Order: sequence, then C-alpha cells, then structure tokens
Amino acid sequence: MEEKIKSFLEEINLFLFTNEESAEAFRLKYLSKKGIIPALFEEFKTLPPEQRKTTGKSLNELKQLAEQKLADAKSTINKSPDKDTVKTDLSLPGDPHSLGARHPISIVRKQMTDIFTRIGFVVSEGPEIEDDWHNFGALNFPPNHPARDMQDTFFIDSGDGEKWLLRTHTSSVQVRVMENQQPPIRTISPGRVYRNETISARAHCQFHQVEGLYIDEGVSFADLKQTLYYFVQEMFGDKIEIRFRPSFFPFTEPSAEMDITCLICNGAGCPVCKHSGWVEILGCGMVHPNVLDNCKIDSTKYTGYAFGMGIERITMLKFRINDLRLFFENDIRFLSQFKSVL
Ligand code: 2NL
Repeated sequence: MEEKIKSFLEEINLFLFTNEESAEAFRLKYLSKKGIIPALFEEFKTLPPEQRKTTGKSLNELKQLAEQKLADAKSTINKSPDKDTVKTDLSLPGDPHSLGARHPISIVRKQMTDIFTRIGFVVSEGPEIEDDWHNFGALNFPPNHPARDMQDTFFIDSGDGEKWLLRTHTSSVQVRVMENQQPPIRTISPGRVYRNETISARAHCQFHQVEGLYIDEGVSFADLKQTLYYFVQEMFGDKIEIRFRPSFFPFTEPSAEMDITCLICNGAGCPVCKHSGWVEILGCGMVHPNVLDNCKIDSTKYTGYAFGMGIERITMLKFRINDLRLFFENDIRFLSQFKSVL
C-alpha cells in the first residue's frame, strides 16, 4: 500500500491544472466520495495494526497534498482574466485580412473619365435597358440596318407590346442628354453595353464603352483630332502617335477610325498589330445633322463631334492582357494582380 501511495503522490505533484474543468476532473478523480483517496482510506481499515501508523501518516500527507493542490489551482484560475482558455501565446503572428483590389476595367474607366473631365467634359449615365428610339432611331440607323437584327442585338420580350433591348452602345445616353439640354454640350458616357456575339478571346456579349460628345457653334474635325491626341498622350505617354482612316457609321458624317502606334513593339511590327505598327482604338466623326435634328438641336446653327471606344481594348493594351474572357471570369489569380495599381 505504501507503494501505491507513493505513486499517487508523484502523479498529483505532476498534475497540470489549465482551467476549471481540469480542476473539477482532479477533484473527482482523487477527492470525491468515489475517488482514489477515500478508497485508500477504506483499504487502510483492513491493514494489520502494526502497519497502520506509518501508512496512516503517508495517507494523510497524500490527502493534504491533494487538497492543497486543488485549493491553489482554484485560486489561480479565478484570478486569471481568461480563465476558460489554455494559455495564449501572444508572440504568435496574427491572421492577416487580405486587401481587395479594383477591377482593371474600373481602374481604366476612371483614368479615362478623369482625362476628359479635366478638359470640361461632364460624365453622363443612363439605363442599360433601352427602347429602339434611343438606341437606334435617333441615331439615324435605317429601319433595315443589320445591327437591328436578332443576330446582333439582345431584344427583350416584355409582354407589353413595347420593343425593349439591351443597349448596344452608350450613344443612347448621349441621345437622352441632347433631348434634355441645348448646346454647348460636352459629355462623356462610360458604361456596360451588350451585343449578341459568340464569346471568344477577342469578342464578348458584354463589354464596356466610353463615348464622348461635344456640340457647340463652330465645332470642327480639327477639334476632334486635337482632343483625341490629348487623350492618347495622357493615357499612354507622349511618345504615342495617332493616325485617322476614313470609315462609316450611320450617326456620324464624315466618320473615321483612329489608330495609335503599337505599344507592344513601338511601331516596329509584331503579331498584336499584325506587323503594321498600328492598332485601332476608336471610332469617331462629326455628328450627323439628322441626329441633331432628331434630338431637337438646330443643325443649321450647331455642329458637333463624337467618338466611342471600348474600355477592354484600352485595358488590354495598357496591361498587355490577351484574352477578353479574363475580364468577366472574376478569377482571383487574375484580379489580384492589379492590387498595386491605383
Ligand atoms: C466605335 C464607334 C462611335 C459615336 C460612337 C456618337 C454618339 C452620338 C452621336 C454620334 Cl449621340 N456619334 N458616338 C460616334 C462615332 C463612333 O463609336 O467603334 N465604338 C467602339
């Protein structure tokens, strides 16, 4: 029995108190009615009288130790501020919250609108669901124009007999501005637009545009060229050159497309510019008199220029992105690369 008492003595000395639960477990194991120590006292009663003196002494010592340990543990646990937890290692590093990033399209849209607002353009926005008049009619699209075809435009069946569609350009916003305001008008319209295209690396059914419109007395094509030259130099740096090629749009006359020196090869020729040294970035022209008349602006008094460009195209050139689909997949591995920008 002396042996048993000795081993329990060691066990009790080594017992680790961490919280209230462990103190209660200790009490149940050693001191409660059905615990080890009362059981030892029962066993003690069966000993022959000559052994009782020494064994009784060690057994009392064991009991006192257990009671003392429990009392000490209880007082330290009650004093500790986070008494229910295992000791916290305050030197461990914390869990960081990772920062989000702006979408590259948002970064470039902001840069583009900032460049134009600095020279007096005002940002205008409008609905993405439009009627035929604001998207096509007012903009001088003839009734049989291919853009009005199901193949090119998403039409919406509203069930109320009205013909609705998802806007195919933000010119529709500028039509609303012209209907509500007389010249001088200087506005820039950024926004999402939709076209019924098969999705690939180079085409998508949704993309973003920035369109510009300036109407006043005596506005000329020279004003258009200088404004776009200013924009390109602000956006891409002062080494960039521009060139204009004749083009056609129903809403402008004359119309042109503008190219800039290829940013990838600096004009030397590469696969991105198809070895021409130039890349197309926008369409533009002088606002067609029919468009002004449709919006109740006197086309004998006023002239204006307009332009439209895709934000995706500018972003791809700026950040050297080669697949349009990346903009709409929201893959965190792509998006987090723009954390350091802006
Ligand atoms: C392109 C071509 C263009 C316009 C947009 C415009 C707006 C009004 C009147 C006349 Cl309200 N024109 N916008 C003009 C020329 C070209 O966009 O290729 N965009 C991506």
